[in-house]
Amino acid sequence: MKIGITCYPTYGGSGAIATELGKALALKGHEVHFISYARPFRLGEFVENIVFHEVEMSSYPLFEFPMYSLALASKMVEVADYEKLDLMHVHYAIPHAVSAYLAKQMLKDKRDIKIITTLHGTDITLVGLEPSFLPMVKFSIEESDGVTAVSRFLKEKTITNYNIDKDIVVINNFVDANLYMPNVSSKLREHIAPNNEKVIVHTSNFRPVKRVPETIKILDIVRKEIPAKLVLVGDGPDRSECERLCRELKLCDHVKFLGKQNGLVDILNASDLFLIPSQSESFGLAALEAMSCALPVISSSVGGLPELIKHNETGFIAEIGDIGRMAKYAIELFSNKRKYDLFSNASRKRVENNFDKKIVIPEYESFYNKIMNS
Ligand code: GMT
Repeated sequence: MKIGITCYPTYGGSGAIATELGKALALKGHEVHFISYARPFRLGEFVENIVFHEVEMSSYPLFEFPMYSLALASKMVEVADYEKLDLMHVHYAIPHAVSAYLAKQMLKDKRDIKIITTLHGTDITLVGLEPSFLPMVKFSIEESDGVTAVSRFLKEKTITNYNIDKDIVVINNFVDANLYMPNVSSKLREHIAPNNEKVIVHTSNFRPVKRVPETIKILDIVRKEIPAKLVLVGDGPDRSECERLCRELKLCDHVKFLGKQNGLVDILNASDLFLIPSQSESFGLAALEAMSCALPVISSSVGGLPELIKHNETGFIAEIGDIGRMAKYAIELFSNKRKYDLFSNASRKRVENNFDKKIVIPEYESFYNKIMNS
């Protein structure tokens, strides 16, 4: 199949999933064309069957705001026509699904290109609900030939929030369980925790929705009972507040800010426990990657997280903002090796049995076939 993929190319779960999907499809012999304003960060080295098409933006004094959605639609038309694409798979509804709709209409006399939209999270739960976007998001979902959502939670939210009467198929996030796998990473661990302290890890884009400062408050409580360190991976708006909080709580020597990193597998393998106290999380790709490296996860009870984390089996789930309970759960796992090992094994098994790319990529392929034959 010849597949166009549009996603946000920067750090973030939707871009990561879209790019890993494209790479996996290319390995299976499909021809994949990424269309975006920059090369997706996860694309890595040259891969046969993958072409990147950059959306170029021109400026004109009259245009006070960049017209990305229109430039993207034009690029989609050009690529779909020239490369004879069978379908366009767009990730994150705003504005990608709208641009794809426009491209489809522009091409309709030449070819019937199918549009598949994957809903990832805040496109539905936050930004899409703004009055200026809501009718457009609803329209673009209804006009897509196929729609997938990354969790049952997100599917239900889409149907209720946008009053949508359309079949939405749930295809969960996935991970390469052969890459994200448990592995002793003693050098890095020694560097992070020289006195063999427990290591808690969190990775995100540090947006307020992730509630990153709470990871520091949890560490503060845990450290009153157990020597522990916190590793924070990523960057974003709340990083300065987190650094300020570390100074206020006198935790600077115990919290390591690593910024944006590529070597996530090694960092996860140098850690014992993953924390994700988010306000909203449609699936939780970062938690999935940690579980694949056999880390138990402690999370808030929001969105799709309970579909991923099995409470009292692969981790623990607490109310949003209940840092006391999250800290208590961390202490419980750190002080009971038998329980910790059970949770660690169960995390890895859950990923292998449900969320490995070997299982999920064929789900996308059969969905593509279904839409192509509709
Ligand atoms: O929706 C967002 O906030 C952006 C998006 C991203 O690009 O990071 O994240 C969402 O998509 C991921 C991949 O499907 C999910 O694993 C994340 O849970 C989801 N983030 C939120 O819902 C906050």
